[in-house]
Amino acid sequence: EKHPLNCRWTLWYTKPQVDENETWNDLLKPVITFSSVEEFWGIFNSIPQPSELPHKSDYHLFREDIRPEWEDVKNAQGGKFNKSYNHKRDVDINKVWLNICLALIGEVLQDNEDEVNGVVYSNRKHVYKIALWTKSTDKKNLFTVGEKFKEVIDTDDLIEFYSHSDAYQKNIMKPLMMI
Ligand code: M7G
Repeated sequence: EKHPLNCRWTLWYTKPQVDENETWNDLLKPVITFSSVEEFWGIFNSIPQPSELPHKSDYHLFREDIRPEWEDVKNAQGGKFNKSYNHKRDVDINKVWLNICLALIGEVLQDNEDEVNGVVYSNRKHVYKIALWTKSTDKKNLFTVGEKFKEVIDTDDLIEFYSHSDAYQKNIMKPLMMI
């Protein structure tokens, strides 16, 4: 018997850009959608771990009705908490990713229903990045989400929150808040 989740979730993959004609939309593809705890484990046990992904690739785990893009109406008014880990740092990134995914689908990252839209893992040249995407920039909601995010990824470091509108409209990466 399967244990249903609160909603359906879709895992997406962004493959690395190999030639510059490839657009964001050519690279970002849904992998699979699931709705139970058992399906989650089946999927996670059969795909590459974050540390095995090539540079410039991402995993995105989002509610089924939300594309992992700034442009989606459910993301447009929100933003993301960011945590980066230098590759040289001694961190078990696979464990961090698993923990944040479990917290996400277990709906323990928020007080307000659906404040959290999804999580992203990015492997970049010198860093692993974990981002938690929210629906709004409501400071009160963000405070709760940020605290829980830090608890789940087990860090006391300062975490920055960026609003998507700042990131893509102005190309200025100034955090809206730090927690
Ligand atoms: P990133 O992965 O957020 O940053 O975006 P990073 O590579 O510096 O870690 C890299 C590039 O991917 C951006 O400059 C955009 O061209 C594209 N891109 C990323 N995101 C999240 C989006 C998005 O939501 N929508 C669109 N249209 N392009 C995006």
